[in-house]
Amino acid sequence: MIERVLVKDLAARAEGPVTVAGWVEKVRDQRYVQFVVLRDESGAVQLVNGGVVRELDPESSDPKDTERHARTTAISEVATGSFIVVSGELQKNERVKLGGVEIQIDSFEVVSQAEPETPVKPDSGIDVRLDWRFLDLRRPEQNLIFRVQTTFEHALREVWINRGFVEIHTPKLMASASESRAELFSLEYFETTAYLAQSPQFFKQMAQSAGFGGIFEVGPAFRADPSFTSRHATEFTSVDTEFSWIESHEDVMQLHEELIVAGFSSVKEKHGDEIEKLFGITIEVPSTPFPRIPLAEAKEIVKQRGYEVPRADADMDPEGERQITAYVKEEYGHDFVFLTDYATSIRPFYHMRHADNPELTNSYDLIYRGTEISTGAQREHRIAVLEQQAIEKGLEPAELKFYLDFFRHGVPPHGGFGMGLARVLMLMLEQSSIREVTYLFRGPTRLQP
Ligand code: AMO
Repeated sequence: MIERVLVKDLAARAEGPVTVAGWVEKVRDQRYVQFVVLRDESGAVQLVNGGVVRELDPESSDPKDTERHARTTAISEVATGSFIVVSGELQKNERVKLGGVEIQIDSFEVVSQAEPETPVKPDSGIDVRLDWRFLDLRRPEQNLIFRVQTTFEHALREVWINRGFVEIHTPKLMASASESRAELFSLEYFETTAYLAQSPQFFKQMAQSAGFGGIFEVGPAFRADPSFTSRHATEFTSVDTEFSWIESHEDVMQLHEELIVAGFSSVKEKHGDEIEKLFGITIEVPSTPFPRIPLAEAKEIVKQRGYEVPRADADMDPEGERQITAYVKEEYGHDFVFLTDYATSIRPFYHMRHADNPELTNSYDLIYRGTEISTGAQREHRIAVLEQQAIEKGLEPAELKFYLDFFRHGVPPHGGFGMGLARVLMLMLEQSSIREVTYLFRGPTRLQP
């Protein structure tokens, strides 16, 4: 390893020799002094070259002059974006806005020279930025987004692990659809056709039949969704969990709340100040319990506010979600709301129905700041009922045999949810699109890089 100090650790260090490495963010090449702003993954620092020698005196035989001349030239010629290793004297200087320290350069090595023109400009639009995603990701805001994501996922994992849940990795190549047949990617698979998993739904339920008790998976999901909205991707990271011995979807919502609170608390604690500085927003850890409103009631509330969800038997539409969010904010001061008890007609066959009303399911959607981030439910575990529900939905039991078999050899009551990771981050950090918070976005017209 090249011995280097991370920029974030410089302020706490004593003055003296130090080596830093990163890329050139800016150069100010003045007559008698040169300034370079070096950025690494942890921050930016000012480097100063006071020993500027523009031209070598042919009479001089002082090797120091030759060295200074070479350094001056290297700094004059270095393009922004180049990766450099710099050694020098760390000095405290309160007048330096960038962290109150600077480094007087002794040696300046260009490890990898960038081309002089950078294709991403400060005012470049999202498409150019995504074309050059690796350059876009050098921005401190982008770097922060992925550190926030790491912290958020870690906090969720801690909750699951403390509860004794098992992490699983389910296959993404499947022989059948895992949600509806719409939005299904198919591909040639030797002599047959395979489908890309839309959700780990069936396999996370299988773990309940396997007696795992509780499981989680953070992995890719694929949807051949042709839309260009700010919240849809054709490939996204799905945060999934499933666990046994629940009594209703209420148990699933309680775990969901616990996970969200753990994730938000950890993000606030670790990155709250930086988020405030870079995005100008304060992370709010939601209080529990989150408000719960049955879907039918939510539609009534929205109607009274002057907006009617177009079809009575339909899911909330985006405007309905915004309206109910505004209501919840006014009434409960809360950013989250569970819409519960969705109609059977708009839920998949595997959702358990109310014991006293087969028109309603033991299910919910979690809405955060006006956008659906999750779907959760208690599952139907009684094979005869499950099979009947599949037939009612027009599914062919023979095609689902492998799944239905999970329920023929004993299975505990269970439930779980799936949550779009990018949607949570987008809304938490008040970003305009999941493109901003997805490492490499995939949409109908984007397959590269
Ligand atoms: P659902 O289809 O509602 O439920 O998906 C769960 C969550 O995944 C996210 N999501 C998406 N994110 C980005 N782009 C997309 N095209 C996209 N589609 C879905 C959303 C959504 O709330 N098996 C069930 C979950 C369960 O019951 O456990 C399922 O997949 O945030």
